[in-house]
Amino acid sequence: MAQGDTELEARLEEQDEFEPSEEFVAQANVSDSDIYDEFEENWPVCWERAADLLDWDEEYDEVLDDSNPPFYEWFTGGELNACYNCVDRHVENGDKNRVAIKWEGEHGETRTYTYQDLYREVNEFAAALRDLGVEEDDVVTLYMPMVPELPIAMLACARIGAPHNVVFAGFSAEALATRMNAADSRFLVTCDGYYRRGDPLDHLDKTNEGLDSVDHGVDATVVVDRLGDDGFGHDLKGNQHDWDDLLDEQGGERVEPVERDAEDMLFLMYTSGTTGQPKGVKHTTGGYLSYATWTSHAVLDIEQEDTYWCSADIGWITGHSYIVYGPLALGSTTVMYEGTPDFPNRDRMWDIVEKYAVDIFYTAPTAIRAFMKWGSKYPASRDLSSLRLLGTVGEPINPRAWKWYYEHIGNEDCPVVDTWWQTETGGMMITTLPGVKNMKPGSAGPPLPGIDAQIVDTNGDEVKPGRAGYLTVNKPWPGMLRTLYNNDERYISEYWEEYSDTDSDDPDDWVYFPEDGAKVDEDDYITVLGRVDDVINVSGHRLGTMEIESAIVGVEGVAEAAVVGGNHEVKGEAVYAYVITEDGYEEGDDLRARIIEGVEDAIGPIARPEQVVFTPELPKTRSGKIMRRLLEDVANGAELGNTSTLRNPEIVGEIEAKVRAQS
Ligand code: 6R9
Repeated sequence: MAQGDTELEARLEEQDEFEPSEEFVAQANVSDSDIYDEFEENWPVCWERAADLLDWDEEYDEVLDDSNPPFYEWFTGGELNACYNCVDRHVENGDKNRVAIKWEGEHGETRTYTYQDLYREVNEFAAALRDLGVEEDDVVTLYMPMVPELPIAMLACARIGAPHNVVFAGFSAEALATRMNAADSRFLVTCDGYYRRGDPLDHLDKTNEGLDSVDHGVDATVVVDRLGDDGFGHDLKGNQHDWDDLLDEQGGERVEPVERDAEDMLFLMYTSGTTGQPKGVKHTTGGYLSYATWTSHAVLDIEQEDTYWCSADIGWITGHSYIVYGPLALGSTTVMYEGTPDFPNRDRMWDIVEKYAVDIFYTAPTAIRAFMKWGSKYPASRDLSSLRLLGTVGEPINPRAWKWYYEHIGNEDCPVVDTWWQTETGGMMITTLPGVKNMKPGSAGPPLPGIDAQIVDTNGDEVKPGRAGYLTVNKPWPGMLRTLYNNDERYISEYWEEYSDTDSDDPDDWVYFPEDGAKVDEDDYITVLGRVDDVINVSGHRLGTMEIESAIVGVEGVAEAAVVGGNHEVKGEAVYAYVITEDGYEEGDDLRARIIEGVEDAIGPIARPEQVVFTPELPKTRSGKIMRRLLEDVANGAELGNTSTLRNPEIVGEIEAKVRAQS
């Protein structure tokens, strides 16, 4: 590291608040700080501002109908079509030649869809779906990797009013069947395969295995041919159709977008709960689309001219809201990348940013920590000067990773928005408005305008700034889930029961509980500490595992850490830390001592790890979230829970052996 760099690192380490540049603020979509008050004073009418970003076929009568909480309805009486808003209106407004989707395959092949191209293919596929028998309100399951046909299929479904149900391609056959069964879905769009780290992967085989377990039978399956000659030579079965053949048959067919009621379902997305069956989160056409579009405009600062890249997978809510619906509703160019960030080299992401002159980049802390581990020479070798704004989502980001991102990717020029939200919230809830607020690394920021969030104790009373408590949301918002599919009871018990008076029909008595722990500072900035089951209690003190992790990751030589609570005779729970070292650093007593010191310095001796276990990897779900529950099992010497949803199940045994050797 050059001398100048060290000084810069030291200065950044000291700084805990960052201002957006004047240049950024001057051009920001939202830069007036009155917006918070305006929303508060005019609530819920303020949400017209979100709805106004869309074209409605029928004006809505009422912004919010809260007569039957927690079954809120938004923009009631309004009618619109999501596909029309994401595609047709841009074609009609003279932007038909603007690029809608820039797709890059893992091997470097590219495809560019203008809004006109998108219009044509979406219409043809919508016509094909109709011919296959798909009717309005039929749920169509999309089990597809990051190919352009995935957003095309989503928009085609939206066009004909058939809710989509995207299942992440990395999920197992069993997961596919569970979700198709739960959603009563008789139609499937899938893919022959895709590439991962250069090798073709057989997806159709897995699909077929899943289809065998669908209870109610499947009317039709459409298969995208991604692999061509690299394919695995499967023959399509009787009710399986080739995507290209279907489009050829349609040859320029047009399908009128169906007028959907604002409250009609746009899509279902299954997300895992703490136990048992996945939860089918239901999102609607008017509220969800308004909210995804509004937050893309206000937080991501997307303008029509922008090339915007969110590196998530469309199989997750982030990809739905912020690769597909938000950016396309705004008429911008959205980048899609098929592959892994280190293929063929560790500069792949920065290569893409440079190549397409990406203006806005949105990724996850887990990715940032990997970039950090690989080293700053990779981004340094590319021209990233096109970037204007950076974002993160998915888990808390520790200040050290935040600052690395700010410095090495953003060149200290780009605001970083740390966005807290969930599958259930449809869009961002807590984050800084980048043209209005300063940033505080490690804290997501204040609730967005119109969002009423509080940190409370177990009785629902607000806790003092600085104290850990539970995050709650006290007013509804347009992007919220409407229910869990076919399960209103579970909707109430999962999200509302904890802090609401469930006998009341006064909306003020209803409080949404996202199951996250958090704390707030004097400026109303919220630091999300993680899922409440990740909060551990050491000698009566509540400690966020994320807080401890952040302290550990702040230690020189540590790349990544996961902390869990293990049973302890005296303390109740004790801190167990699993640590990955940064390349070039040695595991051992020296680093262990520095980690313990780092934690004691940052939080206090109460958080001192009982055990520090070095490991080459952490057990992660396919979406990149650390599976802390398994690490808890290891710490407790308990029988290991289910490892089938892990990306790297083999690592758990390795960690277990190390823990045993150490204790
Ligand atoms: C969008 C998404 C939701 C859970 C959420 C929380 C965690 C997401 C975060 C964050 C701290 C952030 N989370 N963003 N925690 N800071 N900026 O990730 O949805 O997959 O449903 O996960 O992720 O724990 O409750 P989802």
